[in-house]
Amino acid sequence: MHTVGLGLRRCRDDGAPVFFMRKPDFSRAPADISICVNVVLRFILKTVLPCARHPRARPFHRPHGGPDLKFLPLPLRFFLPLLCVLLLAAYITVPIVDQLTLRWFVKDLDTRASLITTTFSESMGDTSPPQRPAHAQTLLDRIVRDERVLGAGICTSEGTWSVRSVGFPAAGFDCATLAQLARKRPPLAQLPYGLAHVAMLPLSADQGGDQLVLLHDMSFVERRSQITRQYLIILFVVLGSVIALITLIIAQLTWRGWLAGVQALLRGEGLVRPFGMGNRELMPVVEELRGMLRELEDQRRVLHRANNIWTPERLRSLLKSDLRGDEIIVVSNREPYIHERTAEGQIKINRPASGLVTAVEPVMRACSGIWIAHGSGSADRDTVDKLDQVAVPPEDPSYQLKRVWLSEEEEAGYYFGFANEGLWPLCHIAHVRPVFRASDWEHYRAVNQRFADAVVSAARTEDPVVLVQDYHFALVPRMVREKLPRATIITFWHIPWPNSESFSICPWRSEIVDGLLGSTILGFHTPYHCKHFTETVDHLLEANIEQEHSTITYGGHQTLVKNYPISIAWPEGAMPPVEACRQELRERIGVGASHLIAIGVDRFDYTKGLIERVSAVAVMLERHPDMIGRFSLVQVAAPTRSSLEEYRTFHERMDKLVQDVNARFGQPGYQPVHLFATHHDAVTLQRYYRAADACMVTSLHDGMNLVCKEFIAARDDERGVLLLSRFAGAADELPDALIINPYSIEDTADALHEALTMSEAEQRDRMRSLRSTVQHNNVYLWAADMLVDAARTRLRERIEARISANRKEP
Ligand code: ADQ
Repeated sequence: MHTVGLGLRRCRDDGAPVFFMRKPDFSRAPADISICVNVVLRFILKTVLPCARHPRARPFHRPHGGPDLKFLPLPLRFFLPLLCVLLLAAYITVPIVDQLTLRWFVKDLDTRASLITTTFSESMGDTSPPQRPAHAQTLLDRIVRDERVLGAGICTSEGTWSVRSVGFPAAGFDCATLAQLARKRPPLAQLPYGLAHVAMLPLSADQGGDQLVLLHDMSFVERRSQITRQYLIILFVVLGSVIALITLIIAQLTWRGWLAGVQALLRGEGLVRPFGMGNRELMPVVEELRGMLRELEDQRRVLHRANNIWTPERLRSLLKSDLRGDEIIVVSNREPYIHERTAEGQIKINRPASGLVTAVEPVMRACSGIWIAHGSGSADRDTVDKLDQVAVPPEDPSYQLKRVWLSEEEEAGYYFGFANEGLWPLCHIAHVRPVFRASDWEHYRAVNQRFADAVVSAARTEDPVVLVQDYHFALVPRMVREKLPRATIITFWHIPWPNSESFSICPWRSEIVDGLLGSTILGFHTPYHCKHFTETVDHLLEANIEQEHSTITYGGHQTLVKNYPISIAWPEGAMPPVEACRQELRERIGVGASHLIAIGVDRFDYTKGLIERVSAVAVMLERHPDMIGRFSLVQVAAPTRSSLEEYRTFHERMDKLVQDVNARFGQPGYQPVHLFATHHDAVTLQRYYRAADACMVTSLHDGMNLVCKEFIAARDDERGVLLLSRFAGAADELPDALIINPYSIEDTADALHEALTMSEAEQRDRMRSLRSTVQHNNVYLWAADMLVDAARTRLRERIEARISANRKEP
């Protein structure tokens, strides 16, 4: 005979159980049911669970500590618990059903026996069986013709047999025993060939008289209840299998839907509408996923910052991996290469003195793409193609420079007027009153629209990455966003952002802030500038500011406002020998080899603290007369915005001051201040940096200041001291410089003296630390930080677009 069998054949190498299962024999139920339950329980406790403890199995422990069924194949995870529950239900139900049916059959047989007794009594009439034994015998034999009646007999009042049917099955039983069995509940007796129902009923109203004994065959009851059990068990098994199958299918499909949904969310694309679930079911994980993505990106950024030094190659590979080679468009006022026609009719290429160009140009070399800028050179029109484009850098073209042409009137209003007489002094606390003219603003707006249109026409895709540079284009982000809603617009504000009260004097403050909030990312140099901008938004607009995530949501669009400290490209290749540089510069100013020199390199701008610098030199010489004849400041100042009155006046004041100081402390063959108010090429500037004993950066207010970083990068000899204004953004990053307050002329003078007399060991220690910072935080890291954030934002926007598309689906 078969027995129920379910067991473990072996544990696989990975800990998964391999089962065998034998067909259950229902004929043995209910015994088989209990066997079945036992087998299943033992199977789980002794075989499957040990498999989970297999060295290579990875059982998952839920937070509350209970073991999970993760180590089982998915179908079994549903089937096994269900099987257990169903077997338990069968184990409890089948005996109850058995009892019930038995009780009903016993009751039926009791009634039947009583009917037969009544009929027998009536057939006997007034006589008792002992009086007419032959008649009684005939009647009894007729009764047992019924196949269910096994035997019938008459017991006398003395407890002896009077008459019995032929082949009475319980010949060995005496009347007293049968009477006892008949009183039992249920009244059953085990006979050699099966179970029998025993009934013993009086033939007359006289209870002490003869009694009819009837033995009914119970095997049919047993057969029927066996059939009932079989059907019940089949029903349970079928029901269980159907439930398990349906659950499994739904679980599989739901799981696949979730998986596809979550995977698509993580990829930010191809979000499949998960099977049978509305968006509400996905919503709880969306926030979690967003959080996870943020965390991942933060970790990634930490890795980006921690790992090695950023190089153009690394930036290129980041563009490929994170932005999938997306299109990059830069917009700035100043072009990186200016074609000028010389007096001899030749075309020469100039590199402008601009911190923006210094920083962004190496990034563009690495990224390729298009740079849109104002074509300001006299030969610019002669060098572009019909799309107004020219490939640059001239020596090794790697990106396109697209020029936008401006009329003199436009340039006067937009650039000199609103940008440089309005926004520049507004954003720098340099005590020069900003000038706001409505006509300048109109030009500013119109020129911004021209550049925004140039971006839109240059874009080959619907979602380019647009890098908008500086305060000349505050309105461009919004204007581009209107035409290219899916563009990723990174705006970088290269100058400081004033506090909200100062900014509020601008008549078009709201328009400017609104324009900037068209950006996807708005970058400043320092957290301080970010804070000022956020406060300005708070005062001016109804926007939702999320300090925790540094985001501002305005008009349904979110802008990330973050600080990205700008830097320079770390120089590659060998530099000219320091001795040669020192000699060259000293020969230029006509002094000896031991002469001490401080260098200053700036655009000729009133924010750079040039007056304060020269005044500090005078005070230093006054306080340390031994330095007279031994020390000079070499100030290289590139003329800038010379058409503006404020700049012309400043130039004159500076010239006058330099003359005064030189007159006061100068000697034959010695000038304490040398002012070279001309543009110098980058190679010459590097030689000057290497030749100097100190570098003076005395900005009254500055976004970052790249000159100090250039000086540090040029000093691979680990000599030279940097004096750095605390009002330059770089002061946060470079605490090993001598940090000064340029408004305190005396303190600056003392710091200059300290720099000139600093020991070589201290110079080396400070310079080593400064170099490591600038080498690490180079301009490629600056760009990488923004592009990683842009990639993350693009990813999030894709996810949100998919979710809202999903939400709109019926
Ligand atoms: P700038 O105000 O232009 O930049 P800065 O960062 O110091 O100031 O950069 C000046 C650049 O011009 C340097 O690369 C320097 O070498 C070059 N330069 C200066 N004088 C020169 C000369 N005579 N000849 C040739 N080149 C000369 C603005 C903000 C800064 C911010 C940068 C970058 O005002 O705070 O650091 O953008 O974001």
